[in-house]
This record gives sequence, structure tokens and C-alpha cells, in this order.
Amino acid sequence: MTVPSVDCPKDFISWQGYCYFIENKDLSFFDAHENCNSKDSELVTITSQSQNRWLFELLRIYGLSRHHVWIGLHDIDIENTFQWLDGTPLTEGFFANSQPDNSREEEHCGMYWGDIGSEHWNDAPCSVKTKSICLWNHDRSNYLTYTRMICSYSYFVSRIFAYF
Ligand SMILES: [Ca+2]
Repeated sequence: MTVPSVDCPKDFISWQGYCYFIENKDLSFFDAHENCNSKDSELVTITSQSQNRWLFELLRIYGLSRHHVWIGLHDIDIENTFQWLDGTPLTEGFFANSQPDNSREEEHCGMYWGDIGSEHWNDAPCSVKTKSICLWNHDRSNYLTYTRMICSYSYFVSRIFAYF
């Protein structure tokens, strides 16, 4: 497969034309989102099983296969309708068999599930402080996408404060 070459920012890892950053600090989903934004990036959007497996292998290399790791997935707007922070709807999810379960009706954010140590996901309370993965917004010229991110960000902030 031919993929476009890309020069990643410092500390980002290149794969298939995209750049990823593993954040080792323990942050809530919202703080992880802000932390990614401070690096011109967003919590990661995952759109294929190959990408999902590669990211989990990366976590394993970093010694994080048994840690929870935030990805950019949430169902804050509509319960059990998951979407990515960049506004992309979830088309193919890789949740663990028992998930998402919205336990205690307070789980609205998506993560690699450290409990099971595989590439499968769990929905968890957004307030959990744990690791995260950022995906660099290398297409800064796409004004429409960027504007949509800012709009959804404002909405996201207003919603998240309603929860906490
Ligand atoms: Ca869950």
C-alpha cells in the first residue's frame, strides 16, 4: 500500500500517513481532550481494525496494555450513540463483548480497556484519570473540519460541565 509520507511533530509516532502521541499522564477524558488540543491534535479517531490493532501494539510497547487508555469516542449527546470528537459517527466499533454497558448510567467515554489487556474497548465514566492517545490534525488547511471541531468543542464543554 502506498501511503503519503508525513513529518510528524516531536514525540509523535508516524503510521500510515498519520501521527500519534501516547500521553502517559493520567487525565480525565476532558483534560485529555484539552491536552491533545494543546498539541494541535485530538483524542484519536479509530476507523479500522488494522489501525485499532496497531495502536494496541503501540500501547503494549509502551507498557500500557494493562492500563485504561482514552480514545476520542463518546456518547455524551445521545446515550448509546457513539461518535468521535472530530464529529465522525462510529461506524465500526471494537468494544469488548460485555461493552458498552453504561454501568450505573454514568459511562459516556470510550477507552482501551486495561482490565482485559486486549485491543477491545469499554465505556467508562469520563472523570476517570488515565492514559490517552492523541492524533495530530495534519490537515490544518481544511477549514470546514476545523470550524466543526471548534463548534463541537464548545458544545462538548457545555455538556461535560453538565455532567460534573
Ligand atoms: Ca462499561
